[in-house]
Amino acid sequence: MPDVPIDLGSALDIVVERLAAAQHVVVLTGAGVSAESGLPTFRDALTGHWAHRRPEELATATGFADDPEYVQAWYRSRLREARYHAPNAGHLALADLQRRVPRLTLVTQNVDGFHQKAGSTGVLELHGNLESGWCFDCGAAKPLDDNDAPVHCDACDGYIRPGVVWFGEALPVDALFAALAAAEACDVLLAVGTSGVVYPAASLPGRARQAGAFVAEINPVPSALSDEMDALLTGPGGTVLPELVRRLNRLQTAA
Ligand code: BJW
Ligand code: ZN
Repeated sequence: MPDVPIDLGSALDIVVERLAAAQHVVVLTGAGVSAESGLPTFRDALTGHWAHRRPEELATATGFADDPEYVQAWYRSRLREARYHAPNAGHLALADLQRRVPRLTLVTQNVDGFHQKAGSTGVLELHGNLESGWCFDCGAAKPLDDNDAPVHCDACDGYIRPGVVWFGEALPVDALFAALAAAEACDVLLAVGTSGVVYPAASLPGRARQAGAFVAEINPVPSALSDEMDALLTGPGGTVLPELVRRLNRLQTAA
């Protein structure tokens, strides 16, 4: 963590100056960026998905094999949430930021598609997307739907699994390699709304900093990444990100 505690306004100005000078910005987002859209995070103590359920039951292939109806129903309900909730001011500010810097690579661990709905382009989805799916038995592609009934494979009647990355599964190789390359080449990396405990995504800020980038976190509370940050913007994404973009706009307009 930074040696001397600094207030949010000063930290924002420091980050804005870095953004104004940057050629390539990377933003890594996690579930916290969608919290203000009404989607639960995973690890927040009272409201997170894991507050009531064990990750091994819901986010592993073994958990799915043990109880496909239960796990598929959970993902169908999350698909409903993603479809019927909307991006928030934080997502919109990130799309705006992409238009204000020479290059911005948005890397997300989220599966809700909100960054794309907000207008961000070239989004690297490290953990897949709720809108895709395939048969757990034969691999035939078929998306889940958001109805109450289980979704089965047209070819073999197996259960359809969501097109997301569970623990122990490989991340999509193109997205991962592009994210690693961007982290190692960027001038500034912002980590937004992630606890920073799930790898390899959580390695991106450290890699960026090691390669010389300025790294900053936006989160209402410290995360596992806070110690390796140059600046902490303590607060919710839906407030901090629009303020960051407002200040960047002011600086760019004055220049
Ligand atoms: C706000 C806010 C507001 C709240 N504004 N902020 C190295 C070391 C140790 C272990 C490993 C390692 N490398 C790999 C591993 C194993 C494992 C892992 O990381 N385990 C650790 C947990 C110990 N990783 C894997 O298994 C990965 N695969 C892999 O490495 O494969 C190797 C392989 C290679 C070749 C062949 C085969 C295998 C896969 C990881 C997949 C993670 N999947 C999940 C589920 C996805 C599907 C779904 O959505 O259901 O991804 S788990 C879950 O955690 C989900 C998330 O994307 C991910 C990260 O969570 P996130 O986004 O950080 O959310 P939270 O809840 O943790 O945090 C929210 C934050 O927001 C908090 O900090 C709040 O304070 C904050 N917040 N309100 C801003 N308004
Ligand atoms: Zn099948």
